[in-house]
Amino acid sequence: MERIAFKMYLNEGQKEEYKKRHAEIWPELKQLLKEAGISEYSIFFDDETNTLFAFQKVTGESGSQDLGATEIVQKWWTYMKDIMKSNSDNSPVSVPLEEVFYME
Ligand code: RM4
Repeated sequence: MERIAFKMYLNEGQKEEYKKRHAEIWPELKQLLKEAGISEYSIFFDDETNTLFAFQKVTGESGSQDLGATEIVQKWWTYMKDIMKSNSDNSPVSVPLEEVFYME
């Protein structure tokens, strides 16, 4: 099991909408993430900088941000792009973070 983390960026004033959409995450997306070996997936928000910090455990090398070739993730990213800083392919701008401490 690998632990990975990355940051993303929310548009100003979109925290509640972001929380609402994720509270209503599409079952088929959730299933895809689990089938891809992703677990303990949590996202935290920093109000001061509008930065989202995502953490997840993965069984392989790839995580949620590597699933852009699937139709459901492409649909989800397109759905989310109006409230997030996104790339031209609609994927959210994601910056990998280095783990600098871990305690079992
Ligand atoms: C995030 C972002 C990620 C996705 C999660 C479920 O806002 O779109 O790529 O894995 O939602």
